[in-house]
Amino acid sequence: MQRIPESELIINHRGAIYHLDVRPEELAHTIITVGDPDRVPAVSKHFDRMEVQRQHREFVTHTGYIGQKRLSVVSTGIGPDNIDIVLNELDALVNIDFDSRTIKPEHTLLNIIRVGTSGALQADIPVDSWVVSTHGLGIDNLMNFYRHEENDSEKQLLQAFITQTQLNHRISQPYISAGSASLMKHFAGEGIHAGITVTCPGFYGPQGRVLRLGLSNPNLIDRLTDFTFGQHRITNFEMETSGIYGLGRLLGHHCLSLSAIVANRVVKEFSKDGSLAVQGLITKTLEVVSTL
Ligand code: R1P
Ligand code: URA
Repeated sequence: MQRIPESELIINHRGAIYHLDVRPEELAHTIITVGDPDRVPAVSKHFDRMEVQRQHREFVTHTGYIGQKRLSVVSTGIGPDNIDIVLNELDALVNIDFDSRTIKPEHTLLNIIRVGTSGALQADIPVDSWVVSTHGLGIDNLMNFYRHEENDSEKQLLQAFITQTQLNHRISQPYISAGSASLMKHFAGEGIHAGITVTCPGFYGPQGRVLRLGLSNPNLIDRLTDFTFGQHRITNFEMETSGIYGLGRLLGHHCLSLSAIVANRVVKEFSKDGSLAVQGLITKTLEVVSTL
């Protein structure tokens, strides 16, 4: 078994992984990820018992119990670059032996559920509603650094998307991954919209927002809104889902992304109090997750 060098798998003086500062035994196998570090206590306040609290940079981790169910909630901060760090480190915590620095012979599967905020790309998905991502479609390039391949139905969807959006290589080579069907079924018919989530490498230009700068692809938002492929359409965009789905699939985990809609980019509204929709989504997620 090949030993992973100190420069590649970085373990600190506590025996914890570099960025998250979490030790293997401090992580549960069901994990809720949130972007905002302040959202971690908004989830863990529902725990019956707190076991571990860690913080390093924007990565806050709380591990505890709801009834018999052990859960961790981890903040990722914003963006696909942080998802590269968080997904790789979560996986290393369960699938690499930190003493021998070798991959464990038995794979441990994590359930990873993102509870985030997002902008809707359809007029009929109002602010303060919720979306579950059937697919994460990345225009952020993260997965292009990893050997990966879409399945046939994803390839067809992706080709139709590239034709529709006219995204050129100067911007990105889009990629796509479906979310976990086994997690998604728990959220079906729960008053949650379902559709493709586009993940962007920024909040302003990459999501078509104009403040003082012009856009290289000014029609992008309209093209995303108008895209259809069979029963699929793009419901929303944000900044983490495609990396979670893409890396989660390669690493053998079950991942799902849920979003509270705080902006509607078609009708140009922003939520008066996005925290209410986020709180409701946390409650719904914990109801489901504590039964997994
Ligand atoms: C941008 O404001 C951030 O909000 C969304 C985006 O994905 C991005 O991270 O999610 P979170 O509220 O979970 O951070
Ligand atoms: N998060 C995003 O990334 N975009 C939005 O419009 C709202 C939240």
